[in-house]
Amino acid sequence: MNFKEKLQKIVEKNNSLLCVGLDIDPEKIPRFLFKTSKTPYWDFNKTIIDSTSDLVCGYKLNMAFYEALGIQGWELLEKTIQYIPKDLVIVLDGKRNDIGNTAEKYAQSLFEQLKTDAITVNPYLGLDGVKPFLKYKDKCSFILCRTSNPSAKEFQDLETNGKPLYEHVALKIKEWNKIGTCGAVVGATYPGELKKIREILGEDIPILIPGIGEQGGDVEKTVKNGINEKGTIAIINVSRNIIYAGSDRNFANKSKEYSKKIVNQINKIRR
Ligand code: OMP
Repeated sequence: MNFKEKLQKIVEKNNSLLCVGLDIDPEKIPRFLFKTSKTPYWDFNKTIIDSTSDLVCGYKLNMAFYEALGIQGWELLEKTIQYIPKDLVIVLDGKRNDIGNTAEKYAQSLFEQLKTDAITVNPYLGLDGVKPFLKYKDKCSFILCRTSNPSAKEFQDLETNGKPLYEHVALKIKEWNKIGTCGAVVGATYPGELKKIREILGEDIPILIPGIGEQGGDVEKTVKNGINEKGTIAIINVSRNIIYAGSDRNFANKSKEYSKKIVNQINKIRR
């Protein structure tokens, strides 16, 4: 089963485009876990997964949060990936890229060692820095197209040949999608750009959309502009607002309730 088939299947089964971002942060996880557990980070991830896995299409793990914990972070990353139910999609967000032979090693690390379904990739080096990721035929590489941050416009909106750079990137993503392994990353904080990019990409290329919640992205506009005709192949990521919804012993319930709320908001517009 390739990535898109896996995504469609779980979107149908859980009736959800929501992806929860497991961006584990020692400053933000409930304090009591440090007193009651020898493995607070693992307990946190496991509890969040147990309470949300029937409400989501997948999980995104931003590697920065794990790498910042040193060797225990890498072990936590592996253990969390192994624990996530197999029918859900996993996105490893490392925004990797480099010259070809180095990118080859990144691809091996992410797809073969860590066995993720999907990754995020930076297109700044052009095709030879992206190609090593795209050859994994059952996987998906979400290529940064128009990011959610305030400074995104500094480079991504620069006009060249009559179009902003992000439109050129969207056109390249379409061209590079030869064996169906490309996706795009577009921030929910820029709904106009999201609409334009969905038009360029067409019906078949998945878009990973972060920026709802803490960054202020609008759910309604995100869904309207980001989904395809069938109301699928968009993955809407929320990290902080879901996983840190609560800070007491009841934190998992708060995450569950918040996830349900977002899924309902998304589904009202999808229908
Ligand atoms: P919250 O703002 O806490 O929901 O987290 C957003 C997550 O999406 C973080 O892991 C970011 O690194 C990631 N992200 C963005 O916020 N903006 C982007 O343009 C791209 C990403 C990403 O590639 O996932």
